[in-house]
Amino acid sequence: MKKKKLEKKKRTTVRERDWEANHEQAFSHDLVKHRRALSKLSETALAAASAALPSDFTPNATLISHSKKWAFVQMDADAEAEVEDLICLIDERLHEGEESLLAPGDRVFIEFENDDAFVRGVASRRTTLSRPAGEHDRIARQVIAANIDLILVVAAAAQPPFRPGLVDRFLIAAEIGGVEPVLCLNKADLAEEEPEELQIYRDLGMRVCVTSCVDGRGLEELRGMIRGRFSVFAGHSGVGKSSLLNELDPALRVHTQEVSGQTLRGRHTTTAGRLYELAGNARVIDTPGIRSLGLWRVTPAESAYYFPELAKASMDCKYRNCTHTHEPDCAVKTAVAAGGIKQGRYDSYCRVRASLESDNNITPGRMKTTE
Ligand SMILES: Nc1nc2c(ncn2[C@@H]2O[C@H](COP(=O)(O)OP(=O)(O)OP(=O)(O)O)[C@@H](O)[C@H]2O)c(=O)[nH]1
Ligand SMILES: [Mg+2]
Ligand SMILES: [Zn+2]
Repeated sequence: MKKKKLEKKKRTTVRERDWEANHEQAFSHDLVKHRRALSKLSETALAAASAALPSDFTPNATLISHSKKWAFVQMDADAEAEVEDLICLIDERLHEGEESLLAPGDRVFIEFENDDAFVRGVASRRTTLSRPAGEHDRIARQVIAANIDLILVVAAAAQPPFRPGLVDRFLIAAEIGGVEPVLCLNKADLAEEEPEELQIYRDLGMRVCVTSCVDGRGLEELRGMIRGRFSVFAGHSGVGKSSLLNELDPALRVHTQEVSGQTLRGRHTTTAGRLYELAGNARVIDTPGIRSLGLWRVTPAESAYYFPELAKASMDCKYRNCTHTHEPDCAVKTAVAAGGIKQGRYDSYCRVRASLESDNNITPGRMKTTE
């Protein structure tokens, strides 16, 4: 196999960030080369390639971003590699199982072979932000970010309009993934008042941060929240996830784009999750905007559990398996009527539950109930 020379860089030089801006081209360019090289592989070379992978390894790098065949990784400081950031081949013997083989934030084991570097192992994940993969995907669970300790749910005060339903789903995904959620309401400069739902989240004990990339409000507070931590920025397209990163560290120069003038929706500018290291000791994974967040292995019956105030009230429902939708003597509905549970959260619960019920019917095997 023809060896591809890696661009070597001495550890002592200042870290170049240019590849980050040009990664799309880098990926497509490299992939073409890779496919060409693979087509030239002889039978014997292919057989040699199927030798055993290391079953036991110590991770020596962190995944920054990846495509199907290639991975950008950052070598650990103590890995004694000649380079800090590098492009590796993903060992073809690493097979995707039920969930994504790789996700930004993954701890990986890199092995060097002559001038090539290979991802030979992926460590199990401490935490994840994940969702059910699309119906036609080979995997069942798409891991959006791995090993993070904070999910910054970014929403806009306007353009696109604030949608609490997605926040509720992220709260559930955070709980499942073992990660702390923080709500960031960006574009505060575009609205006179903050949406009333913010108080609901504050009352639930969620940290809320109100920001604007235009007038700079809240950015210092946000900086404090992510300092020393490993976060993922997630939310609808066009809410300003990448813009916030640029404000937090202008050296990053992450690509951003105006929302559509007609629909006021984002244009899905960020197309792949990517890990950034920010000045001020923070690491953040920027992610592509999503339309909706499916929930991984949550049954309709379990959905109330993820709305703590509903779960508490439901102890007094007449029926143990009360769905809080149509049953008589439902303590949840009574609490909603009395104002103890906010109507918006109850509506959100009903939407989450209804969508989980239809998911179970439409895509068997994806979200099997465990009842
Ligand atoms: N008025 C105002 N506009 C903002 C603010 N933050 C971002 N924008 C604008 O919103 C648009 C979308 O911002 P992006 O940062 O590309 O949004 P994103 O969330 O990364 O979108 P995707 O990558 O598509 O998921 C850009 O035109 C930004 O300039 C803000 O606080 N106030
Ligand atoms: Mg973006
Ligand atoms: Zn009930």
